[in-house]
Parts: sequence; structure tokens; C-alpha cells
Amino acid sequence: MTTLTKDQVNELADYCEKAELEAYEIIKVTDQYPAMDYEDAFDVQWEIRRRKEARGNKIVGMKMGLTSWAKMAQMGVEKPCYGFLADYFSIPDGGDIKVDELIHPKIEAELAFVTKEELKGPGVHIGDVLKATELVMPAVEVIDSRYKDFKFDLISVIADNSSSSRFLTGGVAKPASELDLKTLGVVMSINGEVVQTGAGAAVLGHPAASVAMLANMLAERGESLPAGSFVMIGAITAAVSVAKGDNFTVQFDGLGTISGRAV
Ligand code: 0L1
Ligand code: MG
Repeated sequence: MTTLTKDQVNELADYCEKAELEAYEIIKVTDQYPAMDYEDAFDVQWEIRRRKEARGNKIVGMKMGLTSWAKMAQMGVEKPCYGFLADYFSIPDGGDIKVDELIHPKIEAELAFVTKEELKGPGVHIGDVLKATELVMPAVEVIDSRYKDFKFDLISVIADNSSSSRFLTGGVAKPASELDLKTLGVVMSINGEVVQTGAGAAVLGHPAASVAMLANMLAERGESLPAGSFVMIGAITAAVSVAKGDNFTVQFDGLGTISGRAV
């Protein structure tokens, strides 16, 4: 069910995307439209995606968000969400997070799956995902909710492309069969000090479950994950704020390191 008219979806797409592009805080969309629902929120997100593509941006991947109980509790929401990754979100390993382009960036340790077969829900499960996966690689997501003080509800965060803003990949890519994805450990350090640690099972019990959930959520809109998709699974650790001058490193068990700095 939806509650918003096409004009209202367009208005909210303008509202959220302008805040992203010009890096300023907004108040959550449900303050203006308290009756809007989950499907309305994805209508807004898909409209933002359509606008970026119409301007020539490429969509280079998808991300799941709020896939760990710790993240859901941290942000006060009750289920996971997804967003898209545009070409200009990508930062090379060792590169710079340009803080002036963002509002209040935080970094998260993640993994990314690269697929070799289409995944089409409903009913996609972990086994389907592992069979369809070409490689698993380390990733760091830079989230930057456009909402004031990172305060939102699930519907508002979905309309804001699930806080997507930048991401880094690097390290070593390996077939899933060479990894124990549940116990795969990550260590995040900022300015040489360990700030977060975690293991793959923090994400819905198994990282591949997140990709399966994404395929099943996309099916609700008649969409699928084509072969060759790049999918970030959601944070293994809590998100940590970075400020100008911070250097960060995330070590992934058996998959090398991703590092960068905030400038
Ligand atoms: O895990 C995530 O990527 C979080 C997505 C949205 C929620 C947030 O901004 O923390
Ligand atoms: Mg994330």
C-alpha cells in the first residue's frame, strides 16, 4: 500500500537528495508525512536513484543496512533496509573521505559479495547466495545520514537511501568456499587505536543471509540482483564517527586491510 502521490514522492526525493548533494541536515520525512509507509519510502529512494541515472551516474552496487542486532538497537529501528551505491560514492583503498562533502560521516566494517548468477526472490536462501557468489571482499562503508543528529525511523532512513554516501574496497577477494564467513574477524583502528572488533556472524547470523534478504526485498518490487552485482552486507561493527585528520585501518581475517583518512 502507498499513501503518497507521485508529486509528494518527487517532493521528498528533492528534499532528501538535495541534502545529500549539498551536505546539509534535514528533519525526518515522517515528521511531514506521518502516515507514509515502507513502500512510499522505497518509492522515494528509487526516485532518487532514477534521477541520478538520468544525470549520467552509474549505479555500481547495493548495500544492506541495519543487518545486525547491535546496529538496529544503536539506531532504534526494528528491521534491515537497503540502499544503492552510485559511482561517485566509491573511494579507492588508501584514499580520502572528504569531510566537507559530507555532514557527519561514520565508518563501518563490512564485507561485499560479488555475484556471478542472478539472484531473484522470493525464497532466496543462504545456499542460493553461496552458489551464486563469485568472490567475497572486504569493504568499509562511510554512512552519512542526512537527518539531524542521525535520528530517524526506518521509513525515514529508507527514503534517505539508507544513509549511503561513500565506500571503500580493497584487500584480497576470495571465493566464499575459502572463508569461514561466520567467524571471519575484523579489527577497526582509528589513529592507531583499536575502536571496534567483530565477526561475520554479527550480520544476521551469516553474511550470506544479508544478500539473500536483499534479493527477497527487491522481489517485493519485481526487481532482482543481476549477475555481477556488488553487494555490501551491512555493518559487522558499530559505526564510528570520523573527523578531519583521522587515519583509519580495518583488518579483515584472511582478506587483508583497507585504510584511508578523513581530510
Ligand atoms: O548499516 C548501515 O549501513 C546503516 C544504514 C542506515 C542506518 C544508519 O545511518 O545508521
Ligand atoms: Mg553499512
